[in-house]
Amino acid sequence: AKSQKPKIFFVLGGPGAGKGTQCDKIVQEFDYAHFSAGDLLRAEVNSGSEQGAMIDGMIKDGKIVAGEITLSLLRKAIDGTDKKGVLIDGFPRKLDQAGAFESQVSDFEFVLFFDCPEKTMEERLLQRGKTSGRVDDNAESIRKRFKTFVETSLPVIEYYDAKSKVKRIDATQSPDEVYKVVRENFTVYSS
Ligand code: UP5
Ligand code: MG
Repeated sequence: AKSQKPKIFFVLGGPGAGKGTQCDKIVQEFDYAHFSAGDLLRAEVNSGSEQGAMIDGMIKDGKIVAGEITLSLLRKAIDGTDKKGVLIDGFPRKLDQAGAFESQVSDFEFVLFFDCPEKTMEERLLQRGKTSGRVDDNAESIRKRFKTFVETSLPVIEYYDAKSKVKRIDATQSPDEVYKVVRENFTVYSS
């Protein structure tokens, strides 16, 4: 049984901004749980479930999977952890998903937003695509992912920014340099 509800942190940023890389570093230092919505969806694809093929197609097209699906995967993951902090990586990607999470699952502490120009993100993703095996790490899918990010996901950042809930991080430096800034946002919780 859980002693208390975990603190929730949203980790957002464009495709290839470094969300997963920085979350890995955070969990090493702070002993939090890290749930990547994209990883949970890819696991669903690999499970061969009924909705797996549909999800795979959406990911390849850079489209956002129905919020109820992602939300239920995340809820299950959060319910199963006894860590005191949880990083939600790559979700919410749409305004209604943000509202649904807040009303149905939990409130959150802040949004960590990795700010990175498309040129840099594209270079990183094309490089990773040589070995990642991800269906969306190709030039055409990357273009679609950027379009969805700008049109649909950036408004989530703007919405929370207007409520002063966003910590904006320059994501263009090396992973270690970026992490120096990232970690400062979490030390306050570990005292
Ligand atoms: N790299 C990282 N940081 C670097 C740095 N500072 N300097 C140089 N290189 C750096 O990094 C990407 C690559 O860059 C890696 O090779 C890394 O080594 C290097 P990574 O940390 O993986 O970046 P990340 O932001 O996590 O990139 P990712 O590709 O995972 O982001 P996306 O947001 O595109 O992918 P995600 O897995 O979140 O979603 C995939 C798809 O799932 C979505 O397009 C969508 O179709 C679907 N989805 C939903 O429908 N709903 C959801 O809620 C979530 C996903
Ligand atoms: Mg990722």
